[in-house]
Amino acid sequence: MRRPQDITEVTVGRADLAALLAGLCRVHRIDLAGAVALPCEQPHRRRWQAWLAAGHHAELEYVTRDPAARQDPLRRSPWARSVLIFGQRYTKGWPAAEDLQLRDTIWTERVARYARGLDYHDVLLKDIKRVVKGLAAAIPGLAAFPATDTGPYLEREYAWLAGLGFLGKNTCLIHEKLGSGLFLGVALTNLRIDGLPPGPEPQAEPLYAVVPRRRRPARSVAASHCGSCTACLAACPTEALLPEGGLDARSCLSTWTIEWQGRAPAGRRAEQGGLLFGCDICQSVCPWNQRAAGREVPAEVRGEYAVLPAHAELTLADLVRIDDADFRARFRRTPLWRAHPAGLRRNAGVVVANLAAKENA
Ligand code: B12
Ligand code: SF4
Ligand code: SF4
Repeated sequence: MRRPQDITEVTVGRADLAALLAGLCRVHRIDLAGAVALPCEQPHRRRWQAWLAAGHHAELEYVTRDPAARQDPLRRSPWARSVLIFGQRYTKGWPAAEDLQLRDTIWTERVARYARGLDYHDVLLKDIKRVVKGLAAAIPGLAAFPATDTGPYLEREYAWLAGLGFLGKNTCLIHEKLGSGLFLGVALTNLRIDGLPPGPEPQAEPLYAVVPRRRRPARSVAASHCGSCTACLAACPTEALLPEGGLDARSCLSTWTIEWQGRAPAGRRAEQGGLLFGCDICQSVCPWNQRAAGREVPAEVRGEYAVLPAHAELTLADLVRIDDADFRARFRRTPLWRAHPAGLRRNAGVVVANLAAKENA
């Protein structure tokens, strides 16, 4: 591995890079890829600063790390010239009419779609590394450092700037044809990309897309393609989505069931309803996802994100009393690992109690 001080910039043309990415992304099942030239102003950075200042980060310590690099990667990596950004679909469908309050729903449907198969931190990261390896074979001198979630990057901001989609009122990055069921990952590189717009306006097209978008991206910071729709705000069971935009993670079911491992704030357990791990409500109701579900797009979603066959052996009641060893054997390398055994037991207990209360009401 090269030392940072030995990395020098390498120039590549936008069209050449796009052609390389098109070939590599198809092979490695990445659905969207783009690039942002550095340095780049982040038009939504004030949202991020305000989010932290208001405590909306729910004490998630990892999002407060390295704030300077999060706003400007050059602070930590002065050699960097661009961020490559990748999107990978994890679901095809978003049925709007799911009723998770029913007792006989299988437990995997109570898990957010992103978390039903293998861990995307492994799957997507490996795919990005393969793409980077392919690029390195064609571009001598390339230095690239991939990350998904773990690095100090506002991934949605880069995805928006690179033309991968727009930012919705549910705060998600939404591609006009693929919807928001996409994981994002980045690679910081030493590539100076000739012909790439300097920003900070979002680009009209990404460098690669498995399907082309229908219209130009929303250009102003405040605008998006949500229009007058407020379906996600209305559907959120905990009012975590703020009327002025943004999300208060202290109230988000995703925080309670994943990050806080089942630790709902006092008096608010009933709001978890029938959800076991994560929450898809503000995406399931989104018209962009409804349209995406009905659309045939080339290339399949990665099989690794489908429900794992071994999960079908278990019931919700089994999860209430799953022991630590069984948890470890079954859920290693899956997103459920993050809940820890006690967290998953507690989540399952809350769901069972909520379903019983509903039935007896
Ligand atoms: C912390 C975190 C969380 C927290 C806080 C989420 C949040 N909205 O802030 C919690 C635990 C709640 C969470 C939940 C989920 N997360 Co999360 N999370 C992250 C993480 C690690 C950091 C996000 C962050 O910095 N938030 C701070 C806020 C201020 O920034 P932001 O959310 O990126 O929002 C930006 C823009 O959207 C814009 N903005 C914010 N609000 C609005 C509103 C409007 C109208 C506009 C125009 C712009 C705008 O400003 C921000 C700065 O650019 C990222 C990975 C990463 N490194 O970026 C994944 C990430 C955002 N999560 C992801 C996923 C999949 C989820 C869940 C769907 C999981 C689930 N099913 O339970 C939910 C979705 C909840 C939701 N509606 O956001 C994906 C999102 C992919 C996508 N298509 O957008 C990411 C990118 C992970 C990944 N590598 O794929 N997450
Ligand atoms: S993930 Fe669920 S709880 Fe969180 S903002 Fe969306 S609808 Fe609300
Ligand atoms: S549900 Fe409506 S308001 Fe929310 S993100 Fe989708 S289009 Fe935008």
